[in-house]
Amino acid sequence: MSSSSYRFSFGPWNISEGSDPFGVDVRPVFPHESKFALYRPLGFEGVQFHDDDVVPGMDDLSPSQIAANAEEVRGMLHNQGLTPEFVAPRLWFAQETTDGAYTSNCASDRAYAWDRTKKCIDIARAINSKAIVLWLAREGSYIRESKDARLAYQRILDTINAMLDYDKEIEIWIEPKPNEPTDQAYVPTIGHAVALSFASKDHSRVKGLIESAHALLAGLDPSDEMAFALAHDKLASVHLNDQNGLKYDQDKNFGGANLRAAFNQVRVLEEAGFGSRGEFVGLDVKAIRTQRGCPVTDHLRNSRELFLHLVDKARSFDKTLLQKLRDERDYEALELYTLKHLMGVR
Ligand code: XUL
Ligand code: MN
Repeated sequence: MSSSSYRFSFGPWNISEGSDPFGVDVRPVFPHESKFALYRPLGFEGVQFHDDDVVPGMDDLSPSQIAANAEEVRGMLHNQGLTPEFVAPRLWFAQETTDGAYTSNCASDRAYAWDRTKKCIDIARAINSKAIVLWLAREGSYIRESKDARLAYQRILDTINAMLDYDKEIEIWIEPKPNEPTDQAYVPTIGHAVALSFASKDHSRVKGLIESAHALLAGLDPSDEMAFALAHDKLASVHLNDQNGLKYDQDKNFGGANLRAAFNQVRVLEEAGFGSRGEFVGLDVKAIRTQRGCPVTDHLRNSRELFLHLVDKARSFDKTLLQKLRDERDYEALELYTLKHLMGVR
């Protein structure tokens, strides 16, 4: 696969106005529909969605209104030559998801979550996507005794099975994250996601999406997380970005905090042939608040460019020397070679 044949994706939320928990927007709003025209010129062809990115205000709309809105977006994507990669139910914003969605202690809130999940699947199918991403944002706890964790795990698995039954063609891609907004999430790592996959009624349709920052927040190495999923043929997509230590979810530019860790993610993906079955390289990167302009897209362009440079670095990594140094167990020499290779010095 040539480096130019990698397909890239991002979600409309990655072009943002810069608000954070401490301050309001710092850039003018850029209309959602206009974002589609930016993708191709930036080198991206896949669009990632939340259900209400496709159909804003969906909770207040009838099924036929939802279908009509989704149809309109399908047309817009088609006109721009874009592919919808996945749709994710936004199960963390509504009043009904205050205590979680599938694991809420309130039966009517759990019913809301299931209803919203079915609508999300319908929206995905209406725009021609068969992938549903589950970022289980509020499935976890702040107060450990507040939920029966064993029951919560059963409820998550029951929902996955119900989704597989609801639509026999969809795939479910679980995006693990260890914390934020919860203190402790129930599905913090790809190991948890893969276990849920194999416990489900059709594991071939339950896979994972690994975000670099989320793995780092769990204190894990993203490249090893990816390797684990790849070893079990469970890596459906990635959210490449970066994270500077254990703090809030930063969604920094790919390679921006740790270039070597970024290199190893690219190396692992390359070695496994990720992308050769049409998988997208997704970038979940956030524009920094200080960036001026509207729309802001440099963070996307730069992260993609960095990825492609690292593909070159992974390919020019001397595999014969690598094997020799592994055989000799001269890992000191291997580390120096790796760092000099990344710096472009001999
Ligand atoms: C949350 C996160 C989300 C998901 C999609 O941290 O990464 O953007 O990727 O809902
Ligand atoms: Mn993400």
